[in-house]
Amino acid sequence: MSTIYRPQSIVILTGAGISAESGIKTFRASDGLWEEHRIEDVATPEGFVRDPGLVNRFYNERRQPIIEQSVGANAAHIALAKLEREFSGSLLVVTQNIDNLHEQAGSKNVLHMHGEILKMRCTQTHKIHDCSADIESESKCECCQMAGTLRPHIVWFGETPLYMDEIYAALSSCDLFIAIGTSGNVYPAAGFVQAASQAGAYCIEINLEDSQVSDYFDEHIIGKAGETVPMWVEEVLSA
Ligand code: BJW
Repeated sequence: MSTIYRPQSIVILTGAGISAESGIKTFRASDGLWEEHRIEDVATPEGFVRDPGLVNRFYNERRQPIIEQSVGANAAHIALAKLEREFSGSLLVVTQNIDNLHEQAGSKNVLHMHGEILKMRCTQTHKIHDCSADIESESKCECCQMAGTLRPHIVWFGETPLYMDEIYAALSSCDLFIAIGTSGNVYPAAGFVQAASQAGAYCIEINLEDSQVSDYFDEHIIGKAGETVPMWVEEVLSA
């Protein structure tokens, strides 16, 4: 980390790349989830209406290793949790990931803007419930007592991401924004760097390669999150 500082207020955006070294597939890699599944089928509300069984299976399969805890937080998640504990200013993690690896590592101030795999939602009452087992088309909802009303608590394409007011408020007042392991293909998350930059924040990108929005960052750290994030955290804490 070369430029300013002692930051007072940090916003950290994470994407699938931060969980890759934990063994969770990213979306757009050559062996990623979108190579095996059509987005329109599994990640849109229309796909869910057309074939809820297919969509439930897609998320049931991805939920299983999280429930079994056969995937765990890696050095990058652990370093960010340490930063939250030891940093004297304010810190918010905004994650696009639906896994719980930030929480497993001990992070508390985390917003899941694309939902959470360990939650489900009733399409009748809009109540959110914990989800620690498969959702089946015939699963009965505990709030409306009907079958077939539950869906994964996930933000699909065309749906509004969660916590947008809190996120934009934090972006408008942070002095350091860092994006870790996200390709910059999906909005509004891909636009956060511009919002933070316009508000005067110094912006850092950590990734294996340039993203779609790399040009908007002041600094690039190229490398695996599990190696680069712990080093960056130590630099911030010793500044
Ligand atoms: C490593 C690494 C290692 C690997 N270390 N790095 C035209 C223009 C602009 C926008 C639109 C448009 N047409 C439509 C839109 C909107 C649309 C959109 O953005 N579409 C684009 C495809 C163009 N967006 C939406 O519909 C969103 N809603 C919306 O906009 O509502 C309107 C609104 C906005 C604001 C306020 C109010 C209203 C909803 C988006 C929902 C996204 N959902 C998904 C799936 C659900 C979750 C799930 O199933 O898990 O979310 S899509 C998928 O992509 C998932 C991810 O969260 C998201 C981002 O992916 P991510 O994390 O970047 O992963 P990858 O695989 O792309 O990249 C991984 C990166 O890691 C790579 O760069 C690697 O190099 C790197 N990496 N290993 C470091 N070890």
